Amino acid sequence: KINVNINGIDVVVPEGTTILNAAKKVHIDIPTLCYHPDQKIKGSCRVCIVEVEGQSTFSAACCTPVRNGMRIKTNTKKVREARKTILELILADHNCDCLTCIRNGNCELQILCEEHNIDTISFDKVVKLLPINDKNPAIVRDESKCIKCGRCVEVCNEVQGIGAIYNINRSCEMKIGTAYDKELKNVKCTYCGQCINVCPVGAIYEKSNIDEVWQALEDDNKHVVVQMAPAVRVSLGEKFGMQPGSIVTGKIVSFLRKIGFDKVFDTNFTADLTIIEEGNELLHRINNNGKLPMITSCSPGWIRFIEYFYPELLDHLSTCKSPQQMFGALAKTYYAEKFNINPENIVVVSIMPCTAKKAEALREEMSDSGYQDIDVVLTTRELARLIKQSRIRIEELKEEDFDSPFGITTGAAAIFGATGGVMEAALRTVYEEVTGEELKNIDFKNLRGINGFKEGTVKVGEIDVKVAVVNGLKNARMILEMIKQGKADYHFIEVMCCPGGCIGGGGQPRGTNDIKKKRIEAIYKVDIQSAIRKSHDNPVIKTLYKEFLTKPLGYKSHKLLHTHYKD
Ligand code: HC1
Repeated sequence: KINVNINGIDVVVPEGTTILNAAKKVHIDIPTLCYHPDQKIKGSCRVCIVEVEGQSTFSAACCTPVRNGMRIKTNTKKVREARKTILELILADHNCDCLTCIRNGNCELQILCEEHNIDTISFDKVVKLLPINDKNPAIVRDESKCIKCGRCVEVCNEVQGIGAIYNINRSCEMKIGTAYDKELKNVKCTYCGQCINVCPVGAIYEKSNIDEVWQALEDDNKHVVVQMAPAVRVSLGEKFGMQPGSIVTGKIVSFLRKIGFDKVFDTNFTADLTIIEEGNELLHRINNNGKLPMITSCSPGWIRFIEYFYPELLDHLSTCKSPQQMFGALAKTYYAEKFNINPENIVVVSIMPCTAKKAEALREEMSDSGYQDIDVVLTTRELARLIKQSRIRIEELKEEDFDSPFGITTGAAAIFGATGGVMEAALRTVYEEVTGEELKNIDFKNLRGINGFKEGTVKVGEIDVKVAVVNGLKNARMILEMIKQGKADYHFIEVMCCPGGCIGGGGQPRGTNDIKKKRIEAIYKVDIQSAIRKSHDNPVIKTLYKEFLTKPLGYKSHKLLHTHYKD
């Protein structure tokens, strides 16, 4: 145990504790910038400097371990002035167009500057105003805002294992960029958007499609429908001051209807449909010596990953399109026919927790309805902006239900939003389909939780079905390597691109792992509160097969709901 004194308060902490964490223990808040609670310590920005008695230089609180008897001062005049100088130095190399910046009002640097009363910059500006890199469907990079904290590099390299961006050049020329400064679309970026979630400033953000939504809503000739992904409903509330894990489904539905969407539908409906198609595909592969393990295919960042890095394993992917895309294909065929609407006039908007969904919607395979199946994709963060622009107070809205026919959904679909959810939902259905018996214990708890790798075996009739669940692309790489080496004797693997699954998607409100855990809890609450908890029990799915698709894996399903990814 180490005894230290911080701002006159004695505190005892285990050996190895940093000054920052020791201070937190006694509720002393030290400002940070490059530090992120879920990342390695970098100690590069120096904003967290403190005074240590008997030392002539400052110590960075995030990376200095406490020593016995240390006396620390975190907020002296000397400390505040030095922090101010550090912030001014950062600002000298920063494009300070705060009013027109995407992060205006929620920028970590802006907040610190305001707290430190910075009204001038005492150094010559050295920032280079380079063109903004936005020549791709999902992500915008503005180097003039980058403070080189390294958070995006860490997540891209060490969590996702990709290395699309990294530190390039040396000394004053050091910056964060791509190989040979290429456009993001010309490197192996999966558009997962995890870099966006950790950026403290406005250096990297999603491409906005909000104006296209307003435009469609104002066009009287268009029939505009919207779908909302499972993970959005448990995270949007955070943008309006609600507790992480607040479930705001009904309020979002009410808002979307208020601003003029003709129909408000639920992506969970096509998540149920995915389970029927994917479950049958799995059984077909098992019974016909098909390619195993079969791997889920609903996460578009993951699809880009396997296409880039393991094209030789593409035939392991389920041929099912993602629920987002199944929805678009059905909206412009089944729904158009049933309600006698010219599909040419239907605009399908998706609200997704994901930046890669913007790119998925534009893939050339995704137009089997005869039109581009999905027209516009907004992230959860963009939905929050849309709400703010409308000046409607979502907190005060009454909860409303989704429209039919794509509004009746199950708990199995809800859990798609958390890592392990697709697998659990599939097992609930596959078990009953194979055995013809009711599955009594439908909670596969060992497949739940934020861990990057989980596995299990489930007895389904005569077969011991061996499954694995991974999230985060570094873990996906590990499982693909196992397959290549013949060491993955699984039948079915769920892969989600983002850590924690879609609740941690690149389009979500920024949040730590602790916040993600709350979102996961909320997802399972939605499941448990659902009247129907198995996809094959969804009555509207049954009607859809009766009226339109005829049978799982049938001709129409293959035409509209399945695809083949190629390298
Ligand atoms: Fe997801 Fe999916 S779960 S991929 O994470 O299969 O984005 O939420 O919408 O399509 O349903 C995302 C979430 C989402 C799809 C579904």
